[in-house]
Amino acid sequence: MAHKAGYVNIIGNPNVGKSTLMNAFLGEQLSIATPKAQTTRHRILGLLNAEDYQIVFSDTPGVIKPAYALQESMMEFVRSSFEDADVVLYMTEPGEKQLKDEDMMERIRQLEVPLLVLINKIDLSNQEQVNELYEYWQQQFPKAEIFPLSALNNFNTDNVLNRVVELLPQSPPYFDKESLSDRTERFFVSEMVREQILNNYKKEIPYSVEVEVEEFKEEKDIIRIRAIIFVERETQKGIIIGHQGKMIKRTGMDARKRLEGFFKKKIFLDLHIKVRKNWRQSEDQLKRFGYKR
Ligand SMILES: Nc1nc2c(ncn2[C@@H]2O[C@H](COP(=O)(O)OP(=O)(O)O)[C@@H](O)[C@H]2O)c(=O)[nH]1
Ligand SMILES: [Mg+2]
Repeated sequence: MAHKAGYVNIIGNPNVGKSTLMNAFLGEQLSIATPKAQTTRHRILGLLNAEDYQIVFSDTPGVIKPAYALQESMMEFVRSSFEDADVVLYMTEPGEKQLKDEDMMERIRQLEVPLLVLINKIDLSNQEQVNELYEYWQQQFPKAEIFPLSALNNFNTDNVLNRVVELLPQSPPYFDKESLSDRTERFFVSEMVREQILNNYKKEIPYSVEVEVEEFKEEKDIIRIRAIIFVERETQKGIIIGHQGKMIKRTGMDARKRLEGFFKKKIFLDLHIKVRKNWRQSEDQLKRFGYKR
């Protein structure tokens, strides 16, 4: 049988479960997912390899109206994922009627590639509500196929995957069939540290943080990692550290556990904190952190 391969891009509002879905397909906690909006800042490829196909999933940031330069870059990643898609998965959740950005909604209507609308989190609604949502989205996107599902509970995700495989074009693989992503180990380390910052700190703190891995040294029984947490202001540094260093200690422990689960190896994690004034607004800093080419 001829080999199939294609780009399958997941798009939707913040917090609807896009990263959770990609992880469910891959069977790995690859893309960080937290209860907070704007957890995902990059376009992250996840590769699902089988003997006769390769699906290149792209997880993208949630669609927002950008308020600062970092968010503008985030929306660039979303736009780029319209351009190379072979199949688009538009994800929504109960209670939500449209994208936070009208232009994006219009772009989805004009797509020429197959569109699947995924109504996620149906574990939180009853059958009647699901029927209503089904009809609503069918009206919005008449050409789309609609799938109610629960990414978190792996409910109906198999049917989505089977349909995606059917829709894949014939093509040789785009990436090495042994790999799980286009990203480096260092990238995932910085994401997983940031994930624990999203889990442990409130308000503006997680959004002001960037993490950079300075050293990643894999030895026989242990991986030694040194990472820098960048914040925007001196006061935020104090909050990250917390009273008697309690907060940073807890965050470091959580991150270490998460990394040990991902790499399946013992981890030594050394965290440092530095101030990079207003990095979210600085073109140079955004380039350095990989948000711009
Ligand atoms: N109840 C429920 N929660 C979900 C489901 N899928 C994702 N979530 C939760 O929704 C939140 C946002 O998920 P995430 O994947 O980060 O959303 P993203 O911003 O679209 O990538 C997380 O707390 C997930 O655990 C689902 O099917 N049911
Ligand atoms: Mg996400």
